[in-house]
Amino acid sequence: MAAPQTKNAAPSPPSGPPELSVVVPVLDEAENLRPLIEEIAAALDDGPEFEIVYVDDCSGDGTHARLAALAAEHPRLRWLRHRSPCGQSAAIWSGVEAARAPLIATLDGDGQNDPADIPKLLARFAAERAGDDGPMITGQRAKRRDSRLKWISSRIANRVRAGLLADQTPDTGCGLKVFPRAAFLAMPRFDHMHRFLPALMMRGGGRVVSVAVAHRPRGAGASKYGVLDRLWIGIVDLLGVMWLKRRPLNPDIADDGKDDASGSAPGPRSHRP
Ligand SMILES: Nc1nc2c(ncn2[C@@H]2O[C@H](COP(=O)(O)OP(=O)(O)OP(=O)(O)O)[C@@H](O)[C@H]2O)c(=O)[nH]1
Ligand SMILES: [Mg+2]
Repeated sequence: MAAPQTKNAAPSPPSGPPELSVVVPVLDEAENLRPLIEEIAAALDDGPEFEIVYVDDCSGDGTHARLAALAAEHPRLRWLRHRSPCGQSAAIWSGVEAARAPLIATLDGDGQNDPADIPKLLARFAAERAGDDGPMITGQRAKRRDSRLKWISSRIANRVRAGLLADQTPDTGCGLKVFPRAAFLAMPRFDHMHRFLPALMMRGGGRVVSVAVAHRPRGAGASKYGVLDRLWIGIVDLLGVMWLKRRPLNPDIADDGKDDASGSAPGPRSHRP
């Protein structure tokens, strides 16, 4: 893994409300916290005003205490802790809900995603934005740093999912994503939804774009998923998302009766992202 950058010896305090919230779900990632937080801060040093929101899913390895200590050092770091384990999707949901910025970046807390890729996703988001809230930008891991078994099973799962959902995304499993907060909170929420975010974005009338990103070996600690349980749960969830896709509900309000005669009031609103 690349050595963490240390551009900022003493992190500077925020100068205004965040424009970007970086949400990181973690379960038993105590050893990976400090290096990743420092890498995120260094990657966004010249970027938008940002905050980092860690969501600890009731870890048992001291993650909670370390986050509290790190938050005293890093003024842009906030953290939440679930009372009981709720899963990775729930952690992402809690983080996005608590986020104060209109734009979200997510990444895994084990160091496999490189924070140096976040500015690339932000640049693409800005380039693709077309008078709307903007698309979802999804990382596509160009060179996987996983075991051969995981690489093969992930490749098969991605092919099957892409064929059945037509979600225009070669790699939905990459934790690195940038998307509008409002679009995410408008999605139907369910356990394991984080594996289907591009399809759910499109279901809400939004657009998705993939960008090639780096992939690194895990920093410390152990993977939270086995190949077989991921496969089995994935099949059940895939059927559920196929059904959801057939039942979109995106009313487009043409007239809300609030326009005054002078036409100065805001026009019709759309619920689409
Ligand atoms: N909050 C929370 N985070 C989780 C949970 N399971 C996994 N995570 C986090 O989600 C991220 C991805 O989990 P990983 O175990 O790395 O999954 P993976 O990258 O698909 O698998 P590996 O390639 O083996 O690392 C990491 O930051 C984990 O700490 C969970 O149940 N709750
Ligand atoms: Mg991982």
